[in-house]
Amino acid sequence: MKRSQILAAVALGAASVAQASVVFFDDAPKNGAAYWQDGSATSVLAPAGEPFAGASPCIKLTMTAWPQAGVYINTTVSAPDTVIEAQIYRVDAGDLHLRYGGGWTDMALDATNNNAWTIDGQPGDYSFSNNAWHTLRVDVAALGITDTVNTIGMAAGGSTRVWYMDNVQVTSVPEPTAMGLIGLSALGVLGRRRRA
Ligand SMILES: [Ca+2]
Repeated sequence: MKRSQILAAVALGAASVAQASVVFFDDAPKNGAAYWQDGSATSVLAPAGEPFAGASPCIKLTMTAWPQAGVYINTTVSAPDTVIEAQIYRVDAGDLHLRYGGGWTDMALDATNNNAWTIDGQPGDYSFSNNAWHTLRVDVAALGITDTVNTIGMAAGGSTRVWYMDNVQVTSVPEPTAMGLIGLSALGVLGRRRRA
Protein backbone atom coordinates (compact mmCIF):
# COMPACT_ATOMS: atom_id res chain seq x y z
CA MET A 1 0.00 0.00 0.00
CA LYS A 2 1.47 3.32 -1.04
CA ARG A 3 1.62 6.17 1.44
CA SER A 4 -0.85 8.16 -0.68
CA GLN A 5 -3.31 5.26 -0.52
CA ILE A 6 -2.91 5.05 3.24
CA LEU A 7 -3.55 8.79 3.58
CA ALA A 8 -6.66 8.44 1.41
CA ALA A 9 -7.92 5.64 3.66
CA VAL A 10 -7.26 7.79 6.73
CA ALA A 11 -9.13 10.72 5.16
CA LEU A 12 -12.09 8.46 4.28
CA GLY A 13 -12.16 7.09 7.80
CA ALA A 14 -12.07 10.57 9.31
CA ALA A 15 -14.94 11.66 7.06
CA SER A 16 -17.09 8.73 8.16
CA VAL A 17 -16.95 9.82 11.81
CA ALA A 18 -17.33 13.55 11.12
CA GLN A 19 -20.21 15.35 12.79
CA ALA A 20 -23.22 16.37 10.74
CA SER A 21 -25.01 19.67 11.34
CA VAL A 22 -28.45 20.73 10.14
CA VAL A 23 -29.25 24.45 10.26
CA PHE A 24 -32.89 25.20 11.20
CA PHE A 25 -32.70 28.97 11.40
CA ASP A 26 -30.12 31.30 9.91
CA ASP A 27 -31.82 34.62 9.07
CA ALA A 28 -34.84 32.52 7.96
CA PRO A 29 -36.29 29.07 8.76
CA LYS A 30 -34.46 26.32 6.86
CA ASN A 31 -34.62 22.55 6.36
CA GLY A 32 -38.30 22.20 7.24
CA ALA A 33 -38.22 24.53 10.27
CA ALA A 34 -41.01 27.05 10.91
CA TYR A 35 -41.98 29.81 13.30
CA TRP A 36 -44.04 28.13 16.02
CA GLN A 37 -46.32 29.29 18.85
CA ASP A 38 -49.30 28.14 20.83
CA GLY A 39 -52.17 30.12 22.33
CA SER A 40 -51.63 33.86 22.47
CA ALA A 41 -47.85 33.71 21.94
CA THR A 42 -46.25 34.81 18.66
CA SER A 43 -43.11 33.79 16.77
CA VAL A 44 -42.13 36.02 13.84
CA LEU A 45 -39.15 37.38 11.95
CA ALA A 46 -37.98 40.27 14.15
CA PRO A 47 -38.85 43.63 12.58
CA ALA A 48 -35.87 45.77 11.55
CA GLY A 49 -34.89 48.25 14.25
CA GLU A 50 -35.73 46.03 17.22
CA PRO A 51 -33.29 46.62 20.07
CA PHE A 52 -31.34 43.38 19.72
CA ALA A 53 -27.60 43.32 19.34
CA GLY A 54 -26.38 43.26 15.77
CA ALA A 55 -28.25 43.63 12.52
CA SER A 56 -28.65 39.97 11.56
CA PRO A 57 -32.28 38.86 11.07
CA CYS A 58 -33.56 36.73 13.96
CA ILE A 59 -36.76 35.36 15.49
CA LYS A 60 -38.85 37.49 17.85
CA LEU A 61 -40.80 35.53 20.46
CA THR A 62 -43.56 37.28 22.40
CA MET A 63 -45.36 35.60 25.30
CA THR A 64 -48.28 37.31 27.02
CA ALA A 65 -49.08 34.41 29.35
CA TRP A 66 -47.90 30.81 29.64
CA PRO A 67 -48.34 29.74 26.00
CA GLN A 68 -44.98 29.05 24.39
CA ALA A 69 -43.28 30.46 21.31
CA GLY A 70 -40.23 29.16 19.52
CA VAL A 71 -39.19 27.35 16.39
CA TYR A 72 -40.49 24.05 15.03
CA ILE A 73 -37.52 21.87 14.07
CA ASN A 74 -39.03 18.35 14.02
CA THR A 75 -35.61 16.77 14.26
CA THR A 76 -35.14 13.04 14.74
CA VAL A 77 -32.60 12.11 17.36
CA SER A 78 -30.45 9.78 15.25
CA ALA A 79 -27.24 9.63 17.22
CA PRO A 80 -26.37 9.27 20.91
CA ASP A 81 -24.56 12.59 20.74
CA THR A 82 -27.15 15.06 19.43
CA VAL A 83 -26.80 18.71 20.42
CA ILE A 84 -29.20 21.58 19.73
CA GLU A 85 -27.43 24.92 19.60
CA ALA A 86 -29.04 28.37 19.42
CA GLN A 87 -28.29 31.98 20.13
CA ILE A 88 -30.76 33.38 22.64
CA TYR A 89 -31.47 36.94 23.80
CA ARG A 90 -33.74 37.58 26.77
CA VAL A 91 -35.32 40.97 27.40
CA ASP A 92 -36.52 40.11 30.90
CA ALA A 93 -38.05 36.86 32.20
CA GLY A 94 -39.01 33.39 31.00
CA ASP A 95 -37.83 29.80 30.74
CA LEU A 96 -36.50 27.65 27.93
CA HIS A 97 -38.64 24.68 26.86
CA LEU A 98 -38.53 21.73 24.48
CA ARG A 99 -41.48 19.80 23.08
CA TYR A 100 -40.67 16.22 22.14
CA GLY A 101 -42.13 12.91 21.01
CA GLY A 102 -45.43 11.99 19.41
CA GLY A 103 -47.39 13.69 22.20
CA TRP A 104 -45.37 16.93 22.05
CA THR A 105 -44.44 16.45 25.69
CA ASP A 106 -43.34 19.69 27.34
CA MET A 107 -39.97 19.81 29.11
CA ALA A 108 -38.63 22.90 30.84
CA LEU A 109 -34.88 23.41 30.99
CA ASP A 110 -34.26 24.03 34.67
CA ALA A 111 -31.98 23.22 37.61
CA THR A 112 -33.16 19.58 37.69
CA ASN A 113 -31.67 18.81 34.26
CA ASN A 114 -28.89 21.36 33.84
CA ASN A 115 -26.28 18.66 33.42
CA ALA A 116 -27.76 18.49 29.90
CA TRP A 117 -27.74 22.17 28.88
CA THR A 118 -25.27 25.00 29.00
CA ILE A 119 -25.33 28.77 28.61
CA ASP A 120 -22.07 30.12 27.20
CA GLY A 121 -20.43 26.80 28.10
CA GLN A 122 -21.51 26.85 31.78
CA PRO A 123 -24.09 24.51 33.39
CA GLY A 124 -27.49 25.94 32.55
CA ASP A 125 -29.22 28.46 34.76
CA TYR A 126 -31.09 31.73 34.32
CA SER A 127 -28.53 34.12 35.81
CA PHE A 128 -27.28 35.19 32.36
CA SER A 129 -27.52 38.87 31.44
CA ASN A 130 -30.60 40.36 29.80
CA ASN A 131 -30.38 42.28 26.52
CA ALA A 132 -27.38 40.34 25.23
CA TRP A 133 -26.86 37.29 23.04
CA HIS A 134 -25.87 34.01 24.70
CA THR A 135 -25.13 30.55 23.33
CA LEU A 136 -27.47 27.75 24.42
CA ARG A 137 -26.45 24.11 23.92
CA VAL A 138 -28.79 21.23 24.77
CA ASP A 139 -27.59 17.61 24.90
CA VAL A 140 -30.78 15.87 23.83
CA ALA A 141 -29.82 12.32 24.84
CA ALA A 142 -28.77 13.53 28.29
CA LEU A 143 -32.34 14.79 28.72
CA GLY A 144 -33.58 11.27 27.99
CA ILE A 145 -35.11 12.20 24.62
CA THR A 146 -34.55 9.43 22.09
CA ASP A 147 -37.10 10.02 19.33
CA THR A 148 -38.01 13.49 18.02
CA VAL A 149 -37.57 17.06 19.19
CA ASN A 150 -40.56 19.05 17.88
CA THR A 151 -39.78 22.56 19.08
CA ILE A 152 -37.36 24.67 21.05
CA GLY A 153 -38.81 27.80 22.58
CA MET A 154 -39.70 29.81 25.62
CA ALA A 155 -42.53 30.24 28.11
CA ALA A 156 -43.12 33.19 30.38
CA GLY A 157 -45.96 34.17 32.67
CA GLY A 158 -47.28 37.52 33.77
CA SER A 159 -46.95 40.58 31.58
CA THR A 160 -45.65 40.53 28.02
CA ARG A 161 -42.21 38.92 27.72
CA VAL A 162 -39.95 39.09 24.69
CA TRP A 163 -37.04 36.88 23.66
CA TYR A 164 -35.06 36.66 20.43
CA MET A 165 -33.46 33.56 18.95
CA ASP A 166 -31.06 33.05 16.06
CA ASN A 167 -28.72 30.50 14.46
CA VAL A 168 -30.56 27.34 15.49
CA GLN A 169 -28.84 24.12 14.47
CA VAL A 170 -28.61 20.48 15.46
CA THR A 171 -25.32 18.62 15.39
CA SER A 172 -25.10 14.83 15.51
CA VAL A 173 -21.92 12.88 16.07
CA PRO A 174 -22.44 9.31 14.84
CA GLU A 175 -20.81 6.28 16.38
CA PRO A 176 -17.47 5.38 14.77
CA THR A 177 -18.14 3.20 11.73
CA ALA A 178 -16.26 0.32 10.17
CA MET A 179 -14.58 2.72 7.73
CA GLY A 180 -13.53 4.86 10.67
CA LEU A 181 -11.86 1.85 12.25
CA ILE A 182 -10.14 1.03 8.93
CA GLY A 183 -8.88 4.61 8.84
CA LEU A 184 -7.49 4.28 12.35
CA SER A 185 -5.74 1.01 11.51
CA ALA A 186 -4.26 2.62 8.38
CA LEU A 187 -2.95 5.38 10.60
CA GLY A 188 -1.28 2.68 12.68
CA VAL A 189 0.38 1.23 9.55
CA LEU A 190 1.61 4.66 8.57
CA GLY A 191 3.00 5.23 12.05
CA ARG A 192 4.92 1.93 11.96
CA ARG A 193 6.33 2.73 8.50
CA ARG A 194 7.53 6.12 9.65
CA ARG A 195 9.30 4.59 12.61
CA ALA A 196 10.90 1.89 10.44
CA1 LIG B 1 -29.50 35.89 11.96
